[in-house]
Amino acid sequence: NFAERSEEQMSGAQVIAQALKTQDVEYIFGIVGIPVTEIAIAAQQLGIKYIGMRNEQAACYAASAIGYLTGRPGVCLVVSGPGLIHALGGMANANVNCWYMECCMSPPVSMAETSAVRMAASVIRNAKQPLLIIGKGAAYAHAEENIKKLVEQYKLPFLPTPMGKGVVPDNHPNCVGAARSRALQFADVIVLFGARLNWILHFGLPPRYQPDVKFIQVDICAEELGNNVKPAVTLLGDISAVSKQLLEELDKTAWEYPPESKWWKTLREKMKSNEAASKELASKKSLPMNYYTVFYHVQEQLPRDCFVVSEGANTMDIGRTVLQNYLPRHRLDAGTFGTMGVGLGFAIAAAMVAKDRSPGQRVICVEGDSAFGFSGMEVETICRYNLPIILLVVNNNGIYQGFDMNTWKETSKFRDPTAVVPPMCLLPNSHYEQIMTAFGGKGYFVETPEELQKSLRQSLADTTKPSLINIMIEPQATRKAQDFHWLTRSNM
Ligand code: TPP
Repeated sequence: NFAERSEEQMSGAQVIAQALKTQDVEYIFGIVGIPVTEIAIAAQQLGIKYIGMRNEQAACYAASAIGYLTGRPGVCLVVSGPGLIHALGGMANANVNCWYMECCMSPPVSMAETSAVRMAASVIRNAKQPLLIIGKGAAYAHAEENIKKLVEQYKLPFLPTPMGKGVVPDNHPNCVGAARSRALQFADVIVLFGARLNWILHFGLPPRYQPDVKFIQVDICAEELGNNVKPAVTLLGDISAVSKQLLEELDKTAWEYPPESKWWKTLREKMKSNEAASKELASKKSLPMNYYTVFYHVQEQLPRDCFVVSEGANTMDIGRTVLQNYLPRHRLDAGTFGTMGVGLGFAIAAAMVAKDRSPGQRVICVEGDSAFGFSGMEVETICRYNLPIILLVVNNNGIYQGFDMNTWKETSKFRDPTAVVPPMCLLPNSHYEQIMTAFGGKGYFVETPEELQKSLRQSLADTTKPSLINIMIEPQATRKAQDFHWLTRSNM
């Protein structure tokens, strides 16, 4: 009868929540309003975690990172109109990063054509100066085991892209990250594992590469094959499965790349001199600190299993060269789009995953002061959910570079209505750590290496609350001298 039937009826919100549960959705990030509040409540009743954020853009960044980190879709819940518009930034960023946000089944595993695998193995065997480039596509495909075997069995040098860091650990002896430009410039055969020839890899073109370099592209996305450069071989398929096919093919002969080759010698020498130059900068005692001093001190205390989230220009670029990743899918940054504002959303997503899957694991989020500003109010979200996040704001008072207080006062002529504020300037000596203390977390303002070491030690020891360390650096600090003029400015 009608009364019985209406008791069985589910609300629209319950239907949506149940559909998400059926798709194994674990996390929803969003901001509620009249049309969607019931969906969040219905999802919570089914055991799905709802994380209320302060801006839909950050919510969408967080949801997209869940897909990459867990292999299951993250969901972003927003109101119609402005809520959806705010989320567009996150959707575009996820799309460009090749991170998918729909609820979907895991795709079937596809393999490359066997003749193409044979040809790729032959090109690799004949290479004089080979290089493997490991991208975030390899991380997404969980290809770490097979790619590590390729590196080790055949003694091949490899270079991770920013988010490909950790697929094979950064401290692996075959990692030539410290000789990146040299490796790209002189390699004669480059195998791309889920790494695209976009701006991050200088579009695969001279002068960063040899004009006749042979690219072997391994990718799951057919549209990426042949982008910008005509590859010698294309291997379309799941990156883990195709790496295994390559292993099996290379295994057919007793071949390895000679570890005493001139190429290895060149790369090792360049790594040594680059590392020495960075260390020298790091050991500088002058104050305010430079980027290298900051990152070397952070690296000393960085837990091996932590997630490293990073954004900024100099902060992210220099930090990437010093801060090591040892595990796949443990680095998240501005990515393919070079998007500022992703950091806090990514850190929140990583912290949720850490909390649920490996309690005790920390998220270290390294932010430029400008980058931090884009989603700074998410510090309240971090404190509300008491997430295991340590935020480091590398503060140079500006975008790329800033002014010290005296120059700022002189330049801006405080209260002078005709004063022009330089576009790259932010307010000098801002106390960003007070944003953290405002919500009950721990804040530190540090100006010396000793203060940095101590505050980081305390933050790592304190497992009860999140912290923010505001690290003052030389406002005009920049990257170490580069060999090529086109490397002197940040890429972004
Ligand atoms: N807006 C977005 C959404 N993304 C961008 N990449 C930019 C603007 C341009 N941009 C590139 S890096 C950057 C900006 C605004 C900030 C760099 O300053 P900061 O985060 O303080 O790092 P620093 O280079 O000073 O270490």
